[in-house]
Amino acid sequence: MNGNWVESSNPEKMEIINPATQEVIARAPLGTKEETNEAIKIAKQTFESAVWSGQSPKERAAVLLQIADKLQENIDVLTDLEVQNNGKTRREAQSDVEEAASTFRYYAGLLTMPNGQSYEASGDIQTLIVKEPMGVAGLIVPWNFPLLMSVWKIAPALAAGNSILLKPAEITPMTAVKLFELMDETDLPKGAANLIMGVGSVVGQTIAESNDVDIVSFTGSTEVGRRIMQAASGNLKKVSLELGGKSPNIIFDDADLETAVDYALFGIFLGSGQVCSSGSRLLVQEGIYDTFVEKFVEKAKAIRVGPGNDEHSQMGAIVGEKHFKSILDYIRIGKEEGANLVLGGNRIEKDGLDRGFFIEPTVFTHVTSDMRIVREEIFGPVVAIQKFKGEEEAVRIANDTDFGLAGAVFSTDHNKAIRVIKKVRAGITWVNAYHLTNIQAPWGGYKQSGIGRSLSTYGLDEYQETKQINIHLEPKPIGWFE
Ligand code: TAP
Repeated sequence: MNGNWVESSNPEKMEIINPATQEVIARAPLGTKEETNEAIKIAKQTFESAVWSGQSPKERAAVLLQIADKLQENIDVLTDLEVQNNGKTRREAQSDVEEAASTFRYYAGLLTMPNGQSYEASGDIQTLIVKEPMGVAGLIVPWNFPLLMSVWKIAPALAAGNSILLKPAEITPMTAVKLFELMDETDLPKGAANLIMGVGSVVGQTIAESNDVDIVSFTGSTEVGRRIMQAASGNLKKVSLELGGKSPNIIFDDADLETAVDYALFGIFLGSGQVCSSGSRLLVQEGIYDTFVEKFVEKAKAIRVGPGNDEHSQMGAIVGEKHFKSILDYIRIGKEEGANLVLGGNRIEKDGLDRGFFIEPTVFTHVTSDMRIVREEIFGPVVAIQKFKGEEEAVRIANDTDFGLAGAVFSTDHNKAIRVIKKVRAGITWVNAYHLTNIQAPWGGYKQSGIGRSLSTYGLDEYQETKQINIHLEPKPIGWFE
């Protein structure tokens, strides 16, 4: 807070667990409502003092580049922390840190570009459309990409000149703490970036409710997103929501089988399925269905699940006990609903993995669109495979969901692939690929998957106000009342 680390007055601490071993790796403070309000006050005062918001885009860009360099220099430390705290593999964690550094660089670069418009409104009126920071940005992030999701918000919010307040997920604060230590070593003015740890129902709720916060940007579940929107209505602050998904991955008969199977695995098992855009519903055309399922299952069975710090591991642990139990519950529900469990479904106990939260890659077939395992986000290594006959049915099943985050189509008939993907009601889509993300493209969902967009120029816009300035080039009285 305000450039200083402050002890919480709350004596209670949260034990931070390594999900691969259940060892306690740290004890984190649980901030109070009063402390959250204090941090908001500091962010507001800093914004109003203009020590950051008043800096030129060039000066702000220089600071963002310093932060990017710090991330790059500390890539090993940050990777280790993410592996220990989240349970993901080193390969995944390292790629997150690299992406985080690139995100700061991208927004530094964007600050060198024109940001606004100018046009001749009518004869002697010139109109300028200028972008301005919003004020205090409250940023609330989940545990699945603790560092990267924080940076997807911090980089554009700071680039725009806002003061920020970050609340990491209570169970995964480690990389956020390190990031703030690193930011403290740069020229970022004190009070422009504030970190507050604690539970969502206290710290998160206070941020969402506060009249001194101008935008609340949240990534997490649709259920909490709904609560945030209600809490934000007091001062009608802007709400930006990146929520859950149940994304369809459509495989046509004419797809390149090897490519489709490979990306289908990547689509669901990356991050142990704890990725908002996971391809958790596989829709496979009837002609290729049996061959596809056989190959998919064979390859899923071969995935090496293990601790993230073991270089042989291809899929890591589930983030914590509560979520681990919820995934196993969904697997039980799937069986009870009559789906056919063709692979996995269990906790992994061999080779010492029983100390951690490991679940086998799990595949259900013979599912129907009304089953809970098809309708609800499981957020784990569990995929439901459905069969379809033709293009129209594929689109109908794909869109039969409350979510609209992501989706993909695999086909060698490019006209068909584009025709179908255009009909999929989702914000992030791929043709013959899955999960490939680039900073230049807007990220976000349709329907109950969210409001607003991250990354790209849209991501910067999310944290800016837009003002029109109309300039009379030849000032003279208007004479309206003469
Ligand atoms: P949530 O339970 O929704 O938590 C997300 C964050 O919100 C956490 O920091 C949480 O704090 C906080 N929170 C909880 N209750 C709150 C409240 N009443 N007011 C304000 N904040 C509150 O999600 P999760 O379990 O961490 O993450 C998984 C979900 O996030 C999945 O549904 C996934 O799809 C979604 N997700 C979406 C995306 C995108 S880009 N769309 C990316 C990643 C994840 P505590 O946990 O500390 O209590």
